[in-house]
Amino acid sequence: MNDSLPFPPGFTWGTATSAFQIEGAASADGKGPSIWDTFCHTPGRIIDASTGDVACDHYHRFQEDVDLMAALGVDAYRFSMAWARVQPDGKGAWNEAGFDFYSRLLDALEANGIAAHLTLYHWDLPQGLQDDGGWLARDTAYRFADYAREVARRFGRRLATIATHNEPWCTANLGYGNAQFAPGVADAKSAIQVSHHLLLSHGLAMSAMREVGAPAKLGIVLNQWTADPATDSQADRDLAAFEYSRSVEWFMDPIFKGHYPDLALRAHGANAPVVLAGDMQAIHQAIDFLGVNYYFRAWCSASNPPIPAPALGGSTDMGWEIYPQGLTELLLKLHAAYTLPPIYITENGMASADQPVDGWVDDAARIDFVARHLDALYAAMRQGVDVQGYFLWSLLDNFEWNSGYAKRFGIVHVDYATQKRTPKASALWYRDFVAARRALSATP
Ligand code: IFM
Repeated sequence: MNDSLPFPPGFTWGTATSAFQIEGAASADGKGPSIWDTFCHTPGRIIDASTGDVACDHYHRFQEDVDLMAALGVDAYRFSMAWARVQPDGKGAWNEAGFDFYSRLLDALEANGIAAHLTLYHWDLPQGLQDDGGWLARDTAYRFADYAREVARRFGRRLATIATHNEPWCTANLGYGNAQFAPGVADAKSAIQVSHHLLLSHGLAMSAMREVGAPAKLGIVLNQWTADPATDSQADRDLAAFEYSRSVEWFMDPIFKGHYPDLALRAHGANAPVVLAGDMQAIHQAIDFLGVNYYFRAWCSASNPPIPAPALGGSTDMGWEIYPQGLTELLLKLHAAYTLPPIYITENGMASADQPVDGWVDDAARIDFVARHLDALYAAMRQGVDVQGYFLWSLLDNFEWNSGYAKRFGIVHVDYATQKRTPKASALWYRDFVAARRALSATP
């Protein structure tokens, strides 16, 4: 990587986590169960049969984790709130002990000058709401807006940004489309209806948070990719166009243009969502920032068996192709298609099978991955895309959803038996990289 890339002064360098993946303390201090608690305790759902009951025990060790970030010198921390910790049933009474935990976390971040970037929903719906129909029930969107309003009222002055959702594509398609994620439903029509209710809940929550006048910047985090045809055949090109439309445009067009994309809407046919009068207006409102999570591109082959992606840049422990230039291409494509607010890269990183040797984890592959993606990011910025920050996923090794603890994304290694944290080589590299960027931008 070119070490002198002059990212603009004020560019935010951060790390990211989410509540269910690190907090543990599944029923501490009045927390209610979430759909992921239920899912993990259902045999056969998680590859290594693990749960989030303890995870990284961040609920009890948050001070140590903030100290780690302070030692890395990052500007910002992206994390999520466990809805069931602050409202155990997802409706009705608030849990003061839950809010108190997040208040203490914010105190620790403030004491270290680390800006707090909150996500309201990173997949852990209170089980009480699931029992009422989950995201398939339209009412859940209104419950989400109530939750958003309350969080913004309490914490809106202490947060740099509030994102409504993290990766609603996953909630809809993995939670309701193929049952890989909680709540474990496999039904294409439900997945599409859920995606509409998620977008509606985003819009309602934006309005609710604006009503209370939260000074935090408000937006949403979407996981996105470019879609490349495996060959020049019409079938492959059609598949790629459909993939981009159903995944990227499906969430972007309603927010930025006020309607679903024609291509995917027509293809969904009878599975198209029920949209009530006023829904699209609620969704189509200005956001202060867009969070983009980028890990890989989609490779689209209509052949049987499909032609595999070339993976010339290698692949990660998740089996995901490493394709940094996809980040440049994606950002330029978004920039050309929409009038965008400032962007944050809210997640980017890789899983690798890291184990300490003599107390040291030499994750050179992760350093290379991040460096190449930062080059790709910078290339897009140089061509006019307004990106204001980068959050490395993830601060800690953590619970990787249906893969359990088998996949490690952290720049800090976690020994789950002892909860010992060990910064990997990538953590030290990121620390030095951030310090060097800061020194460069301070140079007149
Ligand atoms: O761990 C997840 C995260 O929760 C959401 N984005 C992708 C990451 C890696 O799979």
